[in-house]
Amino acid sequence: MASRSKVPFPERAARHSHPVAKRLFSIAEAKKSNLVISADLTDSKKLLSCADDLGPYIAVFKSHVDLVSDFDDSTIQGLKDLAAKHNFMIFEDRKLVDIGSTVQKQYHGGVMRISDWADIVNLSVLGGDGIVEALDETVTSPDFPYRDQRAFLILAEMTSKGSLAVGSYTEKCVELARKFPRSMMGFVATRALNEQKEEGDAASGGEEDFVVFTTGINMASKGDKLGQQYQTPASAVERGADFIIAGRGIYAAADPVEAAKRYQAAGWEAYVKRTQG
Ligand code: 6AU
Repeated sequence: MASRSKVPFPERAARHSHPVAKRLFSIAEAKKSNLVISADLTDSKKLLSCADDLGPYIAVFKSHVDLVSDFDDSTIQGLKDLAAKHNFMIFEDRKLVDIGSTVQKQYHGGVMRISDWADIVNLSVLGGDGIVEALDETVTSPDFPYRDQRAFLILAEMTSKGSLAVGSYTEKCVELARKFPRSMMGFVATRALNEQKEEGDAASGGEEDFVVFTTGINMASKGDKLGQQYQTPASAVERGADFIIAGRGIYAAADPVEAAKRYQAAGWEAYVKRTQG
């Protein structure tokens, strides 16, 4: 396969070994959107209104449900219904980071029941291989009720100033993703990390095609007062982002629907340029 960033989503969907990646690329193509809204909202009503209003323009809805003060079963059901209504996937930005045994319980069960409703969840490999092994074990177990419907993104770089997720740490993330292709679909990173290996080199014995989600996207600001650093949709996609994650640039805009349409158009235009260029 040519450098993956040049390959259009339908082809990547057809060739990808992971069902969640296939679905994700297919949704993006159908909606002409590689936009992920980061809905850092603090109550269920706001969260669900955001999902309903912006649903037509996004491929993925990203939540931080621990911010939602009245989070309960109706929040979950509401999100699931809206995901079906608008054809988007749900990404819980949980950043799991503990030892293997603990993250298994945080992911599958617990107060948030993340595995019941989030198609995609991210994690940090600060603790080494154990977290990845543990989550892989959970989602590939014959008893897991959502087999082939769940995937993870490894947080390989961070957008905040002074981030320590660089160099050998980031390389370790790539190594672990290669080792667990049945559960690790890709990365949250500021650029493509998977251009080193091509056809036939992946641990799975097949092609390697990690999906790259890039956050820190804002068309009007360079950053915030707390260390967040932004780039535009075009620059992120040029650097290898497949999906762009934007939060305040959209939901805090005067007209969030208009902003979502603009970010969707900018992200998609950059993707088309990259794959056709
Ligand atoms: O667009 P913003 O700045 O309003 O929101 C950015 C969102 C927040 C962060 O928790 C998240 O993206 N994020 C992440 C993720 C997605 O894992 C990683 C990172 O390095 N930087 C970052 O901002 O919900």
